[in-house]
Amino acid sequence: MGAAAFGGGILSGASGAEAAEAAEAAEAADVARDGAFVPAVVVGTGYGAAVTALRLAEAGERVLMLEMGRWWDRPGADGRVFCGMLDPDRRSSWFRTRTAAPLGSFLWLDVVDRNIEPYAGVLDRVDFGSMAVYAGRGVGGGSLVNGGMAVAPRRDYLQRVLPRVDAAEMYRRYFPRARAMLRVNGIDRTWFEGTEWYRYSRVAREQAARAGLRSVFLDNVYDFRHMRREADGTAPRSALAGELIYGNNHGRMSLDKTYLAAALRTGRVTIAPLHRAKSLRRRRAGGYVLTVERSDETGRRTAVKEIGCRRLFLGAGSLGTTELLLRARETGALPDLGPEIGRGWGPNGNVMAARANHGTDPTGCHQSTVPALGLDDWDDPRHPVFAEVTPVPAGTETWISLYIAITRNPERGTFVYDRATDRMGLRWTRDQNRPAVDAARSFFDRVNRANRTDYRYDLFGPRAKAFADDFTYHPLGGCVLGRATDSYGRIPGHPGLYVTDGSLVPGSLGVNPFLTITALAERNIERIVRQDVLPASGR
Ligand code: FAE
Repeated sequence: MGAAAFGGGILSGASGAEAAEAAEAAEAADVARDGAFVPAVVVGTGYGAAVTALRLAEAGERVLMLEMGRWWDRPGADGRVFCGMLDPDRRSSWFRTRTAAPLGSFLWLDVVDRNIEPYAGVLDRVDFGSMAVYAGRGVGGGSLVNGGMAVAPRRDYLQRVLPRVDAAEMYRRYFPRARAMLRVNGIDRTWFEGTEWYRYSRVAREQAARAGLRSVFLDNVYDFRHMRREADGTAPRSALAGELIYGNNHGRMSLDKTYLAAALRTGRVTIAPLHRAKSLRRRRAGGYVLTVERSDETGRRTAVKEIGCRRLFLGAGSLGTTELLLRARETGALPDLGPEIGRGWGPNGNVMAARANHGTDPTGCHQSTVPALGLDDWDDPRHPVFAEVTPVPAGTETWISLYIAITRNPERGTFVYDRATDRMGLRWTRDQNRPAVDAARSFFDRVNRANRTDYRYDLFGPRAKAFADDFTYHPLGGCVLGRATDSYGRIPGHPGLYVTDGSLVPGSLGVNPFLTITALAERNIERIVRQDVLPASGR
């Protein structure tokens, strides 16, 4: 995909995926060579990073993006780029010997996960004791693996969590910009009401309504027109073929098809995949030097490089960005980084829960993997909950209603750097998730009472458990806007060093975060280009 933007000249006389791959690798290796100096480096290729790279390039800057994961643009031996959720192989997971699906069991049996060969797969699960964080790995970051739900937060809540951000301006200017760029679209309501693929959502809606709970449709970046063609049999199936958290072979408008494609079209952006930024320090002549490890897809380190830049934008996600900054502070490379680095982290109150329906309420053998419906009880003064109805695409009837609930958990965790292991840990105890579980319990108890149903206790591991509160899809914080950074992501006292991803959001947003991360990055980079980049370049 990136090859054309990297220079068709290299491609002349060659054809096919191999030539494209070679051209891509050659260009990335050249720009990202040891000792190189580039005006701007962006670490990561997720939402914040992709917005930043595009807008810098449009302002005339040359940009190098470093991504620890691989490009997901070449089919494997089976002709598919990604594997499905029901037949996961090494492409599913980031260097694991066994997959680690969020729904880990069925009837308490370990029948979901598979043994796999360690590989630079697309979904990572980072375990921190009592909390695990799922994250996408590859060019496009979380956009390769997430549920695609593009939801703007409540205005009052956004104002509360990010008081330095003008909420009115976000809704007027940056959310619409982000939605347009991300190709957000909505499901056709008539089709939704009639199709077997969303029976599971309609059942959950009815049951929620009996408990007096309101449901809302959720916009998505999965192309719903494509999905309808999947259902008609006129397009290859992806959402309707059990593909989602290990990537979609069709239909998903991930960042490599939107922001990153636009960034590459400028001709000023190079993406270096399988390049992991390990550490950073100041450059004597100004700017920063990154130590970068290049690996192959089996994890073998093939090079260690030093790359200099005038401006460094950290878009490695809540975990990646915070780890880089903590390491820099604690090893003395950037000793003046403030005490707020590492603080203000939260899992967005994520709790997963499942209910067992009556035999008269089947949820369907055929379930689209793309969620389209949410249950909104955010106005509950004691236990605000926004719960999304998620599928169980087992290919057989399960009578299960599954939800990912977003709750308002005020607890925050702190990241710490461990010098002995050179790794980052998270201070977060199981107890800190109690407010989230209490809220989820209060919400789903209501649904169960109204429908005379009960929880499923067999889906989240070997012990009977109604709520999965030990993992999150939505890591937020670690370098909070207005505390660890100024109001636009600049790190105080460190000219040319910026944060541009989910680590800016302090632990809770009330809805799924990528639309906000994208819009916030649009807001911040607009200001940074105007105040920092253009004046310095004389453009
Ligand atoms: P992110 O997208 O995580 O990108 C960071 C990138 O940096 C990744 O590509 C990393 O591989 C790379 N990286 C990290 N460290 C380094 C390093 N040292 N050197 C080089 N590269 C590095 O960051 N959100 C929604 O809004 N709606 C959903 O439906 C939704 N569903 C989700 C489902 C799943 C299974 C998961 C895992 C997440 C979901 N999310 C959802 C969350 C969403 O994907 C996440 O908030 C964003 O991806 C975070 O964006 P960032 O720009 O912070």
